[in-house]
Amino acid sequence: MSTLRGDSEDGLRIPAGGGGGRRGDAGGTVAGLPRWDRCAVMGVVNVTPDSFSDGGRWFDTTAAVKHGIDLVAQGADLVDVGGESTRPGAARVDEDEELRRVVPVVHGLAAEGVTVSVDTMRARVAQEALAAGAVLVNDVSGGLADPGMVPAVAAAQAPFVVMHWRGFLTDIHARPVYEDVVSEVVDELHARVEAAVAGGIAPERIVVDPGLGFSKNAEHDLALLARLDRLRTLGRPVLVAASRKRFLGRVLAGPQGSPPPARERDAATAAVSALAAHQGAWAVRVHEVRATADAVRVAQAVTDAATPRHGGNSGADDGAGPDASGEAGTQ
Ligand code: PMM
Repeated sequence: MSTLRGDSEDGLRIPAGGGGGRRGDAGGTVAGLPRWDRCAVMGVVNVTPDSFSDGGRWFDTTAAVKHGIDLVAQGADLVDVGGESTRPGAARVDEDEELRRVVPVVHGLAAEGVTVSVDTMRARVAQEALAAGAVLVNDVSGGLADPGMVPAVAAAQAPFVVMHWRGFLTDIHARPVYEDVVSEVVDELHARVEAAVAGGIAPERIVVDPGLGFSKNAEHDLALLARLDRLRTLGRPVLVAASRKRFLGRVLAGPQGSPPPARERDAATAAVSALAAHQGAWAVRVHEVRATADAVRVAQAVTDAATPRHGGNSGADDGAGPDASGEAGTQ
């Protein structure tokens, strides 16, 4: 079945395994994007009145651009700009309205030198965002919602995030029913990657994403997070977008409790960022950047510690002295 998965001849294969990437190869590289030597941090700017976790806050163009710049100052490597909420039950936004929301923000951020991704299911929005300076198209439908998307991304030679998606939640086929969620998500993603490649998108420009919370319950999300190694067998870098999602509310609430609101799930999100980075994720998509920026750095340091440098540890910090800031450790 696989022409991509595990293919070592095209140089795309990323070693699977729970221990994350090698030194300098964190979660793989994506042609057309900067290379980061650890899991990258994608900050979210939702230019929407109604997004699930931050709707309404950055609805104004100036505020949205400022927020994106702030996210970069806090440690975001790239900023994902979206103009349509994917919240369960949200009505689709009109295409012209989506363009009005997204394009000026993409333009404003790109003009400031920010690496911008556009979160859209529409080919025309992707095209206009790319023309305004976006360098990555993030499509939660993996190319399914708009038949023009794959040809548009292929023509622009842009990198493309293919997320696992079973359809709009009103669609009966989008139900969260799986016998083996990990295998089914991997197989369905594989089909989408093959379709994108058949449509002219170069494999080395493709990123895959398990689509946490999309046609999935908390158990499914956790099973996928536990087995990012299986997603990595697709041979493409993996993006993980767990930020503030329902499954975190469920975990924090426990079996009987009521979930904390979305904005109180940022510490839990940072914990997922560390786990994802340690399993070799290429990037994590988050609303609150600062804690995740620390989390991915710690995860990379642990990964690096598992693959000692040549030449032993002479001169290495023994952990007992003051750190570079001059402060003694507390432990
Ligand atoms: N989730 C949301 C929006 N965009 N993009 C990708 N690639 N993966 C996701 O899981 C994803 C996404 C919904 O979250 P938000 O409305 O809180 O930003």
